Amino acid sequence: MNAVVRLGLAMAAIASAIFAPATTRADPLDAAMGKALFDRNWVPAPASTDASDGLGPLFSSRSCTGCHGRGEGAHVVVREDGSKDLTGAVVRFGRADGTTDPFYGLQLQTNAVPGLMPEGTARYLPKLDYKLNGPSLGEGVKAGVRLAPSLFGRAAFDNVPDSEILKRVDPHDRDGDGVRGRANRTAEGIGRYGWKAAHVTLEDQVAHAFAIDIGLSSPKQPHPYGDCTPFETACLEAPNGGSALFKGRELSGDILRVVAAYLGTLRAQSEAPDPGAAALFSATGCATCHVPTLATRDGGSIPAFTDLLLHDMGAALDDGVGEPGVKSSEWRTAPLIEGRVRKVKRRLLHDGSAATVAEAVAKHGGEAARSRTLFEALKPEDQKRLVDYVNGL
Ligand code: HEC
Ligand code: HEC
Ligand SMILES: [Ca+2]
Ligand SMILES: [Ca+2]
Repeated sequence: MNAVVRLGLAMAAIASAIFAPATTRADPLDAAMGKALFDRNWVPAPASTDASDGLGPLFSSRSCTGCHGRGEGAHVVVREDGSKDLTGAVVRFGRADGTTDPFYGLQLQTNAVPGLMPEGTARYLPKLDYKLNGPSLGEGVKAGVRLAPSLFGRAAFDNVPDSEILKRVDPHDRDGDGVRGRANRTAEGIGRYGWKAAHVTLEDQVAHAFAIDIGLSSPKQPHPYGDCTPFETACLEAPNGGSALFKGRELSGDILRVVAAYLGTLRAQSEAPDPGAAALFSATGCATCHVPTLATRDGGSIPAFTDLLLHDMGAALDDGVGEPGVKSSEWRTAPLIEGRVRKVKRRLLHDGSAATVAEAVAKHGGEAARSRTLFEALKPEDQKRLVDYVNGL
């Protein structure tokens, strides 16, 4: 880390000690430093700037911004040859039971530090096309696309109590609407973050992103080699960026904290765009899963458009890639909040297979089949009104 950021962190520590906020609202200095770290391009170890190194050895991008520019998610870009592709997407490896690839691990890292071969290359449009630089995938291992979601409105999920999530679980479908919902109970607690609700807290998710996407260790992810597996020996032999300043890790807990504080500034819009459409959203069954607001620990409420539960979404959304304790057909209800996203360039669903809201709904099966049928039965003008409402979130 350079001197300016280090000084900044020290200043923030002093500022937050003096002006300890009465509310949970983040300190503006923390958020400003968090943004700088979110936008920073990390460099390989060893570097003269001791604490800004540690990139990789294998990585997907050098910065958070590389996939979540301006806090947004994956979007369509036009390559030099005029063809379209996605930026901000990754390839995940796994079996239906949640185990990962013995050689490549959890994710395909398409970049590596100088002297090391990346794991492969990937194109996402018109559909996934990837090439591996090493052996073929292990037996039963599948590859699945995961888009970087928009980060607007997400930080607030940290403040939703377990009871608010658990009260919507309906394992035996007592109310007969076909929707069950299930919390992802992990060893650390109830998951809230990621397409499969794998991570419990915002800082857990940030630490995971630093480790797997960028290759930087932290107190929550102490392994300095990110996603390198025991078979990737060249990766394990590359230098790491462990810093005496951070007790041998590449990042401190303070860095996770200030990046999370920055994410707290990416707020959802507070006004519902069209109250009449909200009634349609609910009558069509969308709001059963895409719950508009959730209660928070401090007695308030936040815009959510998710229940933070996992739902079995049927065959069209089953890519065979499970995660520990979560089936390949199960997904956390996607929070429909996108903030200031460039709508024309976005893609929807975990794999970007839908370009519009109607296309996304058409792929809703399993627990959402009934809601999809209700949507398809709407008069064209009501359908349009509902779609405009979702696009406005
Ligand atoms: C290589 C692309 C990439 C990079 C770089 C990246 N992310 Fe992500 N991010 C993703 C993807 C893909 C997901 C969804 C992962 C999943 O659920 O499997 C995600 C999910 C998230 C989520 C959870 C959002 C939600 O709705 O639950 C947060 C928060 C997040 N990233 C923050 C960060 C931060 C902070 C950084 C930098 C430390 C970062 N990301 C770097 C691709 C990336
Ligand atoms: C049973 C729960 C459930 C119901 C009911 C439901 N959804 Fe979803 N929705 C989900 C889940 C889970 C996902 C994520 C699926 C994936 O990416 O594979 C999702 C994804 C979406 C997406 C894509 C969001 C993104 O960021 O990629 C849109 C748009 C959407 N739903 C709209 C609707 C609308 C409109 C309705 C009502 C007609 C509806 N949904 C009903 C659970 C539900
Ligand atoms: Ca890997
Ligand atoms: Ca039900």
